[in-house]
Amino acid sequence: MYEGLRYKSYDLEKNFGLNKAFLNTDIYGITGEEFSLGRTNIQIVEEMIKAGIKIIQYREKEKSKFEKYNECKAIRKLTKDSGVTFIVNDDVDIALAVKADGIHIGQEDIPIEEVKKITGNMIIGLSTHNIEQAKAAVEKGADYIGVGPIFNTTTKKNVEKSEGLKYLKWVSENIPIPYVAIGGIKESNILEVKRHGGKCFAMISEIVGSPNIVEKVKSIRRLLNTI
Ligand code: TZP
Ligand code: MG
Repeated sequence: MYEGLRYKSYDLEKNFGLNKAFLNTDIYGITGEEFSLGRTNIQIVEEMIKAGIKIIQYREKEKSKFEKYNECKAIRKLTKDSGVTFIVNDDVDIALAVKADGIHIGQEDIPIEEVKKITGNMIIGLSTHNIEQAKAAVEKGADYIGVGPIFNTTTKKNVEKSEGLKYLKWVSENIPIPYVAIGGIKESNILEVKRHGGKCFAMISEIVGSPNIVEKVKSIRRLLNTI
């Protein structure tokens, strides 16, 4: 009976979109320690929060579970204290352990239906690279999708192929759930992404590789507000 109620309220939340505001924001920050000019993931997250970034994903491919858990624990505290949405990439167990707001998975991870069973009403984001994957993500109940890579990028190893801007435009006109553009997005090309339907922009190297993240974000926001 309690179980039933819990699921009912989850459905209500979904149906009325109460859970959907998390991507009503311009910049989606993602960690990438090797591009961070010697700063740690924690220091980068502190800078992102200072810069007013409202959603942050922890992405770390090189460290042990233990190190990742410890960093996520600290980032959960920082994001909670500042009202920032916290998403963990790949590791469902870590996301659950630190009570992150969400988990982001890829096409090669455990299927989203299974993740949903484990994570309850956590936000689930799924990376997509083409129209079929976007449609499937909606059918399977993803809360948002990643759309990309928009441009070439060397940040991600074995990066997938995508029609980039053309695919983004299609998503912007056809997909009813929130989406975030990703892959090679820079201050120098972000307006092109916006013109192709981009609303929320995920960036790794452009943000974490900037010596002054607060100024970088200000500058990108000035630009985004010009069209
Ligand atoms: N997924 C698709 S492209 C990419 C990820 C994680 C890397 C994005 O990094 P950058 O530095 O913003 O191109
Ligand atoms: Mg992944």
